[in-house]
Amino acid sequence: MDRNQFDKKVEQMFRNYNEFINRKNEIAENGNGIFDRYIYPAITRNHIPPFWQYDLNYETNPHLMTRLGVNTTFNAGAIKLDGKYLMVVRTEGFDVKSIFAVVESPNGVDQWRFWDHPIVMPVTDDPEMNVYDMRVTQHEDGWIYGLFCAERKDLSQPDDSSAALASCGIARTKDMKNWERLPDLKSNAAQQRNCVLHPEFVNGKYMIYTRPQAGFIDTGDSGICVGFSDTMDNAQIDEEIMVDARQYHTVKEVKNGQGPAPIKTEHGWIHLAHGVRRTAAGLRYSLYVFMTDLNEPWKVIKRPSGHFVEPLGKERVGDVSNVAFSNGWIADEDGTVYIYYASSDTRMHVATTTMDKLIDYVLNTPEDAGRTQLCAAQRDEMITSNLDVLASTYPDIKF
Ligand code: BGC
Ligand code: BMA
Repeated sequence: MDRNQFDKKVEQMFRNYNEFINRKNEIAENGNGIFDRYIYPAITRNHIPPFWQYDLNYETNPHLMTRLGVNTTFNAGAIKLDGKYLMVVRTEGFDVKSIFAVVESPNGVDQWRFWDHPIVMPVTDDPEMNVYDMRVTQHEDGWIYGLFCAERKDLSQPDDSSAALASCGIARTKDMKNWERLPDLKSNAAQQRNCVLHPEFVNGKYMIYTRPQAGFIDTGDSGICVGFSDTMDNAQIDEEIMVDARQYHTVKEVKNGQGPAPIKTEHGWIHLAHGVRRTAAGLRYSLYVFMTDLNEPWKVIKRPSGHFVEPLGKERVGDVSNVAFSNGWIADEDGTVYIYYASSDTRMHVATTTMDKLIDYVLNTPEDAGRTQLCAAQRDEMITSNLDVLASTYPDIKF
């Protein structure tokens, strides 16, 4: 390519990019009444700025090749800060290393733009191989904390090139730009993943949702737990209490984990979590919701049955198919709730609802009746009542 063609191509690349990231998103039709999905994903690898991937210097890259490709943009933490909606996205390079990147939107739905620079997360004295799935918590102590999975090679199994150790990395910031790395969480579990800081002190202590696990993949006899730490400077949990255990023949049969930090309401804390089933086609991840007690957030008080968000349609396919995962949501001042979820370890989506609807969902969705016969009776009861409503109120509706 000569210099002139190169210049034109660069200019075109940025025109395409600007047009793409300014595209408006729209609510998809046929919502379920609980939340609305949108027609486009919120963030894909096409949202990555060209200057993140191409060397734009004609001398060193005359063919204008991708030099450092980004494969996927998923599992984002989220926060509203100074009137801006921010996600901390897990961007996975062609090199399979994840780096955290902040993306910003003026409205929480579209026009997401990557900040120019990714987060170059400081390391502890034992640098990890990979970091991912940050939960962002605005804590009442004044700091914004990011808790994430820090993954290192398991040196006790030198011959197994995929043996790894997952632990909870911790960093804090005030502006999402300057991050202070703190020591990883210490607990009695062999490994930890899906750790999330509760936004308030509980009995004067920091409360951390954990998911202790026996091995890197095997969660053992585990579930969503909590532990307490006196400090975040050297966070240490001596005991973990079970909050939400796995359960046979439910959406959380083989694994589960807390999503983002829970949202406070007058009725209790609303939690978003992921649950995993094992199927013939592999693991299936969906999201579910539960509510814990306002003063004792380790006690579950409401369990709407089944999943809340499932990987649907195109969402079902990606690098790791059949996965809906969420570690970020924003409860806005006007009552809107932005739920950010990733599909199939590939892209981010937004779904919107309101606090009123979310509370109604949590308080009034029936619990899982427990086994098929009881579930059939539960459904039949609603059908019988609806047939009455249809006959008396909507006699003209045909079905
Ligand atoms: C991957 C994660 C995955 C985990 C367990 C890690 O190496 O980066 O995406 O959840 O392994 O399979
Ligand atoms: C888990 C998570 C995610 C990922 C999921 C599916 O263990 O920690 O990073 O979305 O696996 O691959």
